[in-house]
Amino acid sequence: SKTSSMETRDLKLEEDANGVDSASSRISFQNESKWDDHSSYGAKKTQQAWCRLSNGNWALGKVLSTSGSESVLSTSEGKVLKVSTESLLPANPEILNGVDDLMQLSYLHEPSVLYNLQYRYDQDIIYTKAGPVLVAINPFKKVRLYGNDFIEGYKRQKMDKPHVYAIADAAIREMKRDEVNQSIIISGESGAGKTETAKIAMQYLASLGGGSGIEYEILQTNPILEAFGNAKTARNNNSSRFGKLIEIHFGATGRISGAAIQTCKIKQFSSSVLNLLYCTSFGGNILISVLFPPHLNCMMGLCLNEQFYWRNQELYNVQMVNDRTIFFISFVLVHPEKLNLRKAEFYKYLNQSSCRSIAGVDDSEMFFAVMEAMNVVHISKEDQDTVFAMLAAVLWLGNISFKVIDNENHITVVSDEGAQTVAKLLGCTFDSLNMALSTRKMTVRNEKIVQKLTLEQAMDTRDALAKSIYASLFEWIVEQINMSLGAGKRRTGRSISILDIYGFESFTRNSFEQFCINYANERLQQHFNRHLFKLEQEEYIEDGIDWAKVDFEDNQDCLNLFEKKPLGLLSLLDEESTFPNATDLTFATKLKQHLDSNPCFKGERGKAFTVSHYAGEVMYNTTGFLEKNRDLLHVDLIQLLASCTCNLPQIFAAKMLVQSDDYPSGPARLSGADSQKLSVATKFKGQLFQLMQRLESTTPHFIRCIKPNSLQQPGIYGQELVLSQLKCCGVLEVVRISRSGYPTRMTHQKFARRYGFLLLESVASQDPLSVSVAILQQFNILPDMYQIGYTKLFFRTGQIGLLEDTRNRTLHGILRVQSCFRGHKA
Ligand code: AD9
Ligand code: MG
Repeated sequence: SKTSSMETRDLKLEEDANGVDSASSRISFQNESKWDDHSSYGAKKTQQAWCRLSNGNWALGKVLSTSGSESVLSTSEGKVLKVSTESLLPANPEILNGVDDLMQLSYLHEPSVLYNLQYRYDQDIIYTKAGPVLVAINPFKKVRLYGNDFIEGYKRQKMDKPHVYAIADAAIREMKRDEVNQSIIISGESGAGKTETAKIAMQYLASLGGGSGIEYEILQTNPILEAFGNAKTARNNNSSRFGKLIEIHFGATGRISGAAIQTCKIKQFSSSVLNLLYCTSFGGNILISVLFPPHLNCMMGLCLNEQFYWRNQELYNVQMVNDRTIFFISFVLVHPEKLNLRKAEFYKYLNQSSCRSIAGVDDSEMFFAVMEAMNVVHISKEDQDTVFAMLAAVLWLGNISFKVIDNENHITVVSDEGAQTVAKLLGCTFDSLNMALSTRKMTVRNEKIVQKLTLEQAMDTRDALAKSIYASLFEWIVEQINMSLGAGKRRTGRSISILDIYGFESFTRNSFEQFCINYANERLQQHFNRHLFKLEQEEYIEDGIDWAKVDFEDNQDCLNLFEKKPLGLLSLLDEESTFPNATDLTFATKLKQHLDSNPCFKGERGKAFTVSHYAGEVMYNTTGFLEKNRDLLHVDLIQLLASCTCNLPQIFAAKMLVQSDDYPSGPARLSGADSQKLSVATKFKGQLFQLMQRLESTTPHFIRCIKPNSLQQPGIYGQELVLSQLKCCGVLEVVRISRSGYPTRMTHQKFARRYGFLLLESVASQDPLSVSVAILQQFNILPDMYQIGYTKLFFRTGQIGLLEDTRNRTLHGILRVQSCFRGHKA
C-alpha cells in the first residue's frame, strides 16, 4: 500500500501540473472533448491507462511502452494492443478503487467513472455519490441494505455510506435546521428504479412516526397507485404510467402530520405511453391497456419491445387483467350479476395479448393487499364497489360493436349484452349511450346541428369514452387518498416532497410522448444545474475568494425553443392543432419555416424535426402530434356521463366541465364548439410550471437512478447503457462542474491543525492563516492550485492528496519510532 500511495502522490502532482484553468471552465453540455482536455494520458505516463476497444467498451491495461504517438498496452485479459497514445486516458491508482464519491477520483473521465460504479456494483454497493448527487444502480435483486437496522444506523449517524436513507436523513436535518422545505428529486429511465427508490425514501421518513397511523397510511398509498397507475411493459414489469410528487408534511414536533399526492395526470397524456388506458383504433385494430390491481396487467404477448413496437405508426401498449382477478372482483367483492364479468379472453381490450401473469408475482396476494390499502385510506366499501363497476364498464365498452346503417358508413350501436351492460353499470339508458356514441352535436355558423358518426369515428369515440372513464377514475382515487391523508388541512408545518418522474427519453423513433417528457426533463435539468451552480458559487462568494464566476451555458435556449410565444414549439403546435385542415406534415413544415434559425432546432426531411436537448439530439416524428395534442373529448360524452345515475360518472363529468375552465386566461383554448378542453401540451406545461414553482421554494436533493441492463437481470453491467444514462441525467456534468472549480475545501483551523506539524521551520505568528500559508509555501503548492478564502482554503482536485500522503508517511514514521522506542525500553 505504500507504493500505491506513492503512486497516488505522483499522479496527483502530475495531474495538478496540468490542472484546470478556471477561466475556461465553461460548461458545455455536449462537448465531450472537455474530458480529454482535463485528463488525457499525455505527459502523465501513468503505468495503467484506459483505452477504448473496438466494441466501444473501455479496457484497463498496463502501458508497456510508448514510442512517439503509439503505445503498447497489455490488458487485464492478457491481450497486447497497439494504440495511439492520444487515445489513452490515465487510470486512477488502485487505492482509489471503489471510492464512495466520484469526486475523490484523481482522474475523472468516462472510464474511471464507469469503472468505479461497476467496482461497487459488483459488490452490491449500489449507491455512490457524485458530489451532491446520489447515483443508484438498480440491483434487480434483493440487496441487504434496508430495514430497521439500517434506518437506525443512519438516524443515529452511525452509518455514513451513500444511501437513499442518508439523503432522506439530510433532507430531514436541513428541513429542521434551515426551516426550509425540502425535495428529493428522483429521475432515471424506465426500469431504473425510481419508484422503488421513492418508496425507500418514504420508508425512512415514515420511520419518524406520526401518530394515529398516518405514516402507515402514507406507505399504503403505494400499492393503490401502482395498482391503477402501473403496468407491465417490455422495459419494466411494474412500470409507472404517471409522474408522482408526494409531499409529506411535518408538524411542529417534527413528526409526520399528513401528506398530499400530486400526479402528473395521464389524462393529459392521452394516447401516450403514460396512459393508464391506452386505446387507439387503427385500421380496425383496437388496442387498449387497462390497469387493474397490481401486476395483473401484462403486456400483450406480441408487443416484444414497448418502445420500438410501431405499427400503423402508433405505439402499442396493451396490458391485461387475468382471470383470477376477475374471479376475485366478481365473486368475492361485488355481486357477480351486477358486473357480469367473464374470462379475460372475452374482452376485446384484453384479448389482444396472451400474457396473463408475471413470474414471481402472486396476483391474488397483491389484489388483497390493494383491497386492504383502500380500506386504510378510507375508501368506503360502497365506493370500492363503484370503482370496480367502473372498471367493468371500461372492459365492456371495448366489446360494444356497431352496425352500419347506410351507405355513408354511418352506424348505430348494436344492442347486445356489451352495450346493455355498459348502460347498466354507468346508470344510463341504452338510447342515450347509443346517441353519444353514434352522433355528435355541433355548432356551425351559430346553428346547432347533429352529425352522424362514421364507423371509424364511432370506434374512436367509444375508446375515448373508455379512456376518459379510466383516467377520471384514477384522478378520483388520488383525490380520495389526498382527502384521507389530510391534504390541505394542515399546511402550517414543514414538508419534504418526493418526486418520482420519468427521465429523458431518446429512441430510434420519438413521438409526442417523448416530446412532452423531454420538455419536462429540460425544465428539471435547468433546476438541477441552477441549484448545483448556486451551491458552488454561494460558497465561493461567501468566502470572498476570487473565482471567475462559472459562466455556465445553461439550457435556456432549448427551453425558449419550446416555450417562446408565439414562435415556439408549443405555441406552434397549439396553433396548428386548432386548424381543422392542418396535418402533421403542415405542422412540421410550419416548424421549419419559423424555427430553422434557432440553434437548438433542426428541420428534417418530411415530418421530422430535431431538438438539441441538454442530453443530446433527439429526432421527433410529428406523426400523430396534432391528434394527440387535441385529445378531444366531445361534449356529448361529458353530457352522457353527467346524465348517469351512478355517482362516479356524474362526478367525472362535473370535473371535466370544471377543468375546461381551469385556465380561463390561457391563450390556447381550442376553438370549435365540440372541444371542451385545452390542448394536452398546454395543460402539461401548466402542470409542469406548478410543479416547478413548488420545487423552486425547496432545497433539492437529487437521486439519479441507473439501469445497468435491459434484461431486468442482476449482475449484468452494460457500460454503454450506463454511460448514456450518466450523460442523460447530468451526472457526468456534475463531475465536470465540480472539477472545474475548487472541490476540496478546508477551514484554516482544520488545515493548520492537520498539517501544521509537518512544518520544518516554525512560523512567527501562530494564527491558523499564517500557519496555513507557511504549509502551502513549504510544499510549493502552485498559486493556481488553491485560493484562500475568509474562513476556508479551496483546492483544485487532487491537491490535498499530496499533503495527506506526506502526513500519513510522517505519522507512520513517528509511530514506528515510538514503537521501536517502547520495544527498546521493554
Ligand atoms: V418506470 O419509469 O416507472 O417504468 P422505475 O420506476 O424507474 O421505472 P422501478 O422502481 O419500478 O423502476 O424498478 C423496476 C424494478 O427494478 C423493480 O420492480 C424491482 O424489481 C427492481 N428494483 C429497483 N430498485 C431496486 C432496489 N433498490 N432493490 C431491489 C430493485 N430491486
Ligand atoms: Mg416507476
